[in-house]
Amino acid sequence: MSGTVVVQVGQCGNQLGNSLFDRLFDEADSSRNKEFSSSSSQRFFSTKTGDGVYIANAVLVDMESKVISKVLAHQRTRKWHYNPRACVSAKQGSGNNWANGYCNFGSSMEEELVEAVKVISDQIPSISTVLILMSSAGGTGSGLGCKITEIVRNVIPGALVMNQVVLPFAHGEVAVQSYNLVLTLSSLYQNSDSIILSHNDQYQTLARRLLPARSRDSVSFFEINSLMSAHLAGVLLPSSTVSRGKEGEEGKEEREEVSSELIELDQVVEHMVPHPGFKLLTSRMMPVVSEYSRDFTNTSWEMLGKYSRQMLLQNSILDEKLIWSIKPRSELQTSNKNVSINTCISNFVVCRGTRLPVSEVEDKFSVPDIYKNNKARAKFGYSQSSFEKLDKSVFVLSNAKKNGEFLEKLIRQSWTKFQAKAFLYQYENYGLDSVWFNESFNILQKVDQDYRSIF
Ligand SMILES: Nc1nc2c(ncn2[C@@H]2O[C@H](COP(=O)(O)OP(=O)(O)OP(=O)(O)O)[C@@H](O)[C@H]2O)c(=O)[nH]1
Ligand SMILES: [Mg+2]
Repeated sequence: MSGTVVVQVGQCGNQLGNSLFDRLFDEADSSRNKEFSSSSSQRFFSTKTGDGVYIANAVLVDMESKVISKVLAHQRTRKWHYNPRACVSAKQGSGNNWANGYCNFGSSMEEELVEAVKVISDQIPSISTVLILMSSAGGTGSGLGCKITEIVRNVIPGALVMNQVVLPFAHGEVAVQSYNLVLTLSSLYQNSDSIILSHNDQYQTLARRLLPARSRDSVSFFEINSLMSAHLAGVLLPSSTVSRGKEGEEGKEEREEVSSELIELDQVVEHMVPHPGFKLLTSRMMPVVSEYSRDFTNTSWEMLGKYSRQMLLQNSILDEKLIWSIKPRSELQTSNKNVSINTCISNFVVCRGTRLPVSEVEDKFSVPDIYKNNKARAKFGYSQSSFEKLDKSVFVLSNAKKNGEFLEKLIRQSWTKFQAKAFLYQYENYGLDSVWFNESFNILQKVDQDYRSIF
């Protein structure tokens, strides 16, 4: 079993990471399945301290110390802790400026960052993956997050790198957020192995649906992070392959052998990104229910498979307003076979709960005509340990055409600003010139074209 190092960068990265570790720990701690508990804690936590507290495999980075201090203060009540020697902060944030994070702090803080990563990585005998959590609109998460992606490549050379990138609300909190996003994605496209995108707008809508009517206007980051971390944890927590075969000596009765093998996270990354031109991933989960209705949720694997695939084909993370006439071509009954679906490159589908394996879910994601070139590319993981006390749940990590859909608008908006030279001086102050911008636009334009070229 290999471990994963998580790097939480900036306000968003640290708040989301805190929510993620709470969830990973709770799932491991509350499971009745000993094997699951032990492989979960081995993946994300290091040895217990004398008083039974687990230490998260986490590096915390933020150029203003406020959020990290809050996170550390909060942990006193918990059964898991962060390692304070793996925290890096400075006096002032990056002021929503990617160049300040990447060029300025990326250079002045480099030694401290390398040391903090080593504090964690030196304790883990074998590291399969590094997960970097960051927003793309602020300056620290986006700029320094990109720099850290390069640093971990050197410090932990054998590990595959996943970046979880939170995309800003479309109504625009930060005037230069489109620049920061262009610079972030183009940099990660060169240095990361996979980029998991989480749109704040989509998760806000999902969170709103789960809240009681009186609280719907006040969705907080706490609720959004709780949903994002659930979507992520369902994919990251241990799951195994299950294969069945007939075994039996000649002359004796044959019996069915079920063999299973733990799936390491680097295998997931390799499966999800078969080509370096396609690195954009999204995650979905079914069912998504509030904690109040969890005890009353009764679903079948058939329903979970059907809904989660439909959400994917329509590019939604919500299980409502689904249009069932959007189907794989082979399942269409009409002569008009031109229904446009969200064609997939690869999926990793994880089923958590009782009675496994579940062909009802496998059948849905093994249909060749939902995949590029009609070659099914689904990997299935199973765990008998239920998630969030749900009897059954399905998680789908997807690399699909519409993951790149937001790029066209992003490139158009930021290009218009760039041509008008709006705010460019802020970036030039840190040595990021128009050549750098032009290269970043070129990289993203290529990604946009590649995703559009999928039929
Ligand atoms: N989902 C989620 N998004 C967040 C959270 N905190 C901030 N954001 C989003 O992150 C973006 C702002 O980036 P921050 O992470 O606050 O910035 P930072 O990395 O600390 O960078 P500086 O403050 O510029 O040093 C905006 O798009 C916010 O909507 C959070 O806890 N959860
Ligand atoms: Mg900040």
